[in-house]
Amino acid sequence: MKEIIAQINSANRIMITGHINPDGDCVGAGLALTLAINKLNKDNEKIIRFILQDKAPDTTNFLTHSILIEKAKYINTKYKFDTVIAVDCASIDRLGNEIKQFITANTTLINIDHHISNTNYGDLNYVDPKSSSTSEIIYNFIKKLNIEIDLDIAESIYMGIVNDTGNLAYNNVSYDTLMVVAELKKLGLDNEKVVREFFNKKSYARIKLLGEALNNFEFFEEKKLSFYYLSQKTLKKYNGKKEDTEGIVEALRDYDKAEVSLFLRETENGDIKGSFRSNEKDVNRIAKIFNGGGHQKAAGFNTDLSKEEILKIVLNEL
Ligand SMILES: [Mn+2]
Repeated sequence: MKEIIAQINSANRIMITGHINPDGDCVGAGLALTLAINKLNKDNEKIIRFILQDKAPDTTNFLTHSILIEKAKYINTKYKFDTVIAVDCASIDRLGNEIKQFITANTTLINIDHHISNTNYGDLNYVDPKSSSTSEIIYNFIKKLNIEIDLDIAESIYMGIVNDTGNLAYNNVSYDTLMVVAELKKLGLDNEKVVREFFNKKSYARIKLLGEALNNFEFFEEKKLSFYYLSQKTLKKYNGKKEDTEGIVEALRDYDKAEVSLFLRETENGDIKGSFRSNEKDVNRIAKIFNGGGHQKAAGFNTDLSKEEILKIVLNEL
């Protein structure tokens, strides 16, 4: 942490970034850090930009400064950063190729994350799998940097914590997580607003797609597996975007007989994106078979295998 803070203090051109298909924790952690380092930068001697390869989910647009988030494809690749800070990203490949172009031999790469599958790909690494979210880690960095946390930073951090804890419902919520939340509340955080805007509000497509999944999922009794496959055809039927499929895998696990849920989504190029949730079983291990990973009870992967092939492997492993 000390070395990372020294690097942030001495850096001149900083890119903050995160993983492809960014979620609320990635956006929350990245934006909180961006706003915080900007506060250090009173004389504008530093350049600080928050750049992602993929678009941030619409559910994060309520944040006052979400407009600061830039897309990699609009940045000139000749542009040089001396320091790149990756948040919530378990491996260098998950940054995406458009982001990776900005990482050269002269770049100091900082990796701040909480995924157990993190490969320590940075020049400096701060990986804490016990932390609920990267946003919780970023809170501690901001404190160590002696930067005052304002309401905009507090909302970003809280959004990240809500994202990764299922609105403070999961077991990754620790005493430390709740102390961070208590501190944010003390600063005046409107927790209800963040939960309503980010967590509860759903698009038409998202509600309809959840309905499709709940109506049509399969249950494999012997392995206690809830399973649903979403084709591009069904996604298009409701004009849905990939972010409209959030919450499906958790809803499948809510079935009282289920131990594990698996949600497969056909991507635009015909590959399959898989997500696991479990009550107890280690699904990180199974996701790794498909070159994915994540956490023990929540993991994902991308593969060009067919849904039948995936299902066969998963049923065999459970
Ligand atoms: Mn996270």
